[in-house]
Amino acid sequence: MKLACVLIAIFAFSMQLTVSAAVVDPYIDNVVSYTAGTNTFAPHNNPAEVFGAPDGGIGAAGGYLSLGNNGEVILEFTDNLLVDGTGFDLRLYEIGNPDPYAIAISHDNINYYPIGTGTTSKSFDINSAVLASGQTAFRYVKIHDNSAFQTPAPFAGTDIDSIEALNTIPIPEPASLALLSLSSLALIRRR
Ligand SMILES: [Ca+2]
Ligand SMILES: [Ca+2]
Ligand SMILES: [Ca+2]
Ligand SMILES: [Ca+2]
Repeated sequence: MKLACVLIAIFAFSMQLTVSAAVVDPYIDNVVSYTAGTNTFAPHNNPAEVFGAPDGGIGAAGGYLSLGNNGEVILEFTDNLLVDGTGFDLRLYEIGNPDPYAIAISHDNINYYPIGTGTTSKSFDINSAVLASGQTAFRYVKIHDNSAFQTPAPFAGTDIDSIEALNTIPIPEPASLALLSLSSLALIRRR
């Protein structure tokens, strides 16, 4: 009876792992820090607006984050990692007037590697960061507004709608992995 329970538990966790691996959320998941620049005010200064698929629009009350002139945001993938694949790997969705920005990525939130600059929505190849860092997967994205174009208040600076990893891998749930290991151990000990 207990063996049956263990087998069911293993099957359930295997299914959970399979599902989480198959359905990867490619979008950015967390705000590490946001340093607002000048002339960005509510509701345009909410960093949570960058989560999920693109949903902002020109003139919309929300749906995007305006960095402000010289503003900066550090964002994090928590259920997936950014990896280098064929062609472009990361896409930034930007709203409205062109606003110059620089974008860099990191695996540890300490060492950042630039992957390019842009003024509107643009896709980036992270291959140069892979070569410079020796890393294959990245968790953090930093976007800095370069302020050359002075968009007026209340939505100055780069207007970020969404950040999408075009090439990505899932991060296995640590809790599921630990429980799976415990279940396997229990099964082995019973034999
Ligand atoms: Ca995600
Ligand atoms: Ca690439
Ligand atoms: Ca803009
Ligand atoms: Ca958005």
